[in-house]
Amino acid sequence: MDTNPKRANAMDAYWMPFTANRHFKRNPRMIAGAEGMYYTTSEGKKVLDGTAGLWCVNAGHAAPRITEAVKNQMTELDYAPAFQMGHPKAFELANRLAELAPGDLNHVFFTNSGSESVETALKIALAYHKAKGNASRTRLIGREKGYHGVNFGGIAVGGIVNNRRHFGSLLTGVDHLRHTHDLERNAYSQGEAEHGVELAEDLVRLIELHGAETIAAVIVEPMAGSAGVILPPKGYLKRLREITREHGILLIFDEVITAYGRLGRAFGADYYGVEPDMITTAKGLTNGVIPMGAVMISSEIHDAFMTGPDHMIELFHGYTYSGNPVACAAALAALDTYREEELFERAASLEGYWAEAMFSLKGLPHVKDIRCAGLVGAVELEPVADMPTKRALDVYLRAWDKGAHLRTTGDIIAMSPPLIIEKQEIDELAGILAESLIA
Ligand code: PXG
Repeated sequence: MDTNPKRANAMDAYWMPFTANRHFKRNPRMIAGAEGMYYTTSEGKKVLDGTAGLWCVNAGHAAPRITEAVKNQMTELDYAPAFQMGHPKAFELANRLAELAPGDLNHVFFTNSGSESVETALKIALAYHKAKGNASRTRLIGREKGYHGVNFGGIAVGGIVNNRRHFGSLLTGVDHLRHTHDLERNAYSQGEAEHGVELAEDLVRLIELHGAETIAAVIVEPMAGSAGVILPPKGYLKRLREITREHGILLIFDEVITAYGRLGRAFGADYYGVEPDMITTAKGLTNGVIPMGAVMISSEIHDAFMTGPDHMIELFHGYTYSGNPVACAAALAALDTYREEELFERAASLEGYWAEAMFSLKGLPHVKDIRCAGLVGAVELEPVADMPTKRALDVYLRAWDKGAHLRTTGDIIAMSPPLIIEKQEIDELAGILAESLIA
C-alpha cells in the first residue's frame, strides 16, 4: 500500500470514521458507483446494498428525481444565510414534514445530521422547561444500548459503552433506563417483543430516585438500530408515554433510523402507535444524498418559546447549514419520490415476505436469534470464544465476497435494504447470508 500522504491515492491521510483503519487499508473495499439496489466496486463487481448505505438510501441509489433536484438547486440558489434570512424551500419542506409528522408535531428545526438533531432536541427540552418556569428540570434520561449519535449530549444519554468510555465525564445529570434486550424470553420476535413491558417501570424508579421535578426529558429509539435491532416489548413505548405525560417529562423518539418508511410507515411513532413530544430524524430525509437532519417539535413546546418581545431571538441555537437550499431541494425530492413510488406502503407490503426470508435462516450455524420489523432484520450469532465481533465480521466479509453488503454490530448482522427492494433481491440477500453463515 502506498502510505505517502503526498500522493493522491495513498490511504494514510484519511482517518476513517468508526473503522478499523489499519485492517481496512490492508485490504480495502472501495465503492466506485451505485445505482438502485447495487454498488459497483472499483474492480467493477456488483454488490447488493443490504443496508441502504448506513440506513439512509431508502429510495435506492441515484434516484433520478433527487439527483435532478440537487443539480437544479445548485444553479438556482446554492446557499442562503440560515440566520435572520429565509428561502422558500426551507418553509415548504418544514410544512411538508409537519404534515407528515404525527399529531401536533407541527414545527421543524433543521440540522445536518442525526447527531445534531439529537443535540437540538435535548437543548430544546431543557430550554422549554426553563421557558415554562421549570428551570429545575435539567436531568436527561436515556437508555442502556441507546445510540443517539456521537456528540456530547448524544453519547451522554446514549448507552453504547465503547462510544462513551473514552471521552471523559460527558454531561452531568444524566441517567439511563435498563435496555430491553432479552434473548431468553424474546428470541425470534417480530415487530414488538412479547416480554418486557415492565421495564418501562424503570422510569418510575428513576423518578422516585431523582424527583420528577428534576427531569426534563426521556430519549429512546422506538426500535434501537445501532445496538443490533432491539425491538420494543409490547406496550413498552405506550407505558413510557403514560409515565412521562403523568410527570410532565418530555418524550423524545430518536427516529434517525426509523423515520421515512423504514418500518413501513412515515415514522416509527406511527408504526408503534405512540406519539412523542419530539422526533429526531436525518438519514432518509434526503435519501442520504446531502447531509441533513430535522427535528419535529410539538406546538406546545414551540409555542412556549414564542412569548418574549418579538425582536428577540427565541432559541439561541442553529447551524450555518440549517435548511441549506441544496439539502432542502434533496429532501423535497426525496419526499416526492417516497410518495409517488409509494415506498412506505411498499415497505409495509413486503414486511411479511422479508420476515419469512430472515426467519428461513433459523437453525443455520451459530444463529441464536432473528429479529424483524418493517424492512429491518437482524441475525444474532453466538460469538467465537474470547473473540467478540469476529464471528459477525467473518460472515460480513464472506457476504461481501459473494456480492452483498451487510452491517455488523458486535456479533449481530443487521440489514435494512432500500425500500425499492424486489422479492427476488430479498431472496438473493437471504441466500448470500445463508451461504456466508455456512461457509
Ligand atoms: N440517532 C440514531 C438513532 C442513529 O441511528 C444517529 C442518531 C446519528 O446520526 P448521524 O447522522 O450523526 O450519524 C444515528 C446514526 C449502524 C449505523 O450501522 C447507525 C447510525 C450511523 C451509522 C451506522 O448501526 N446511526
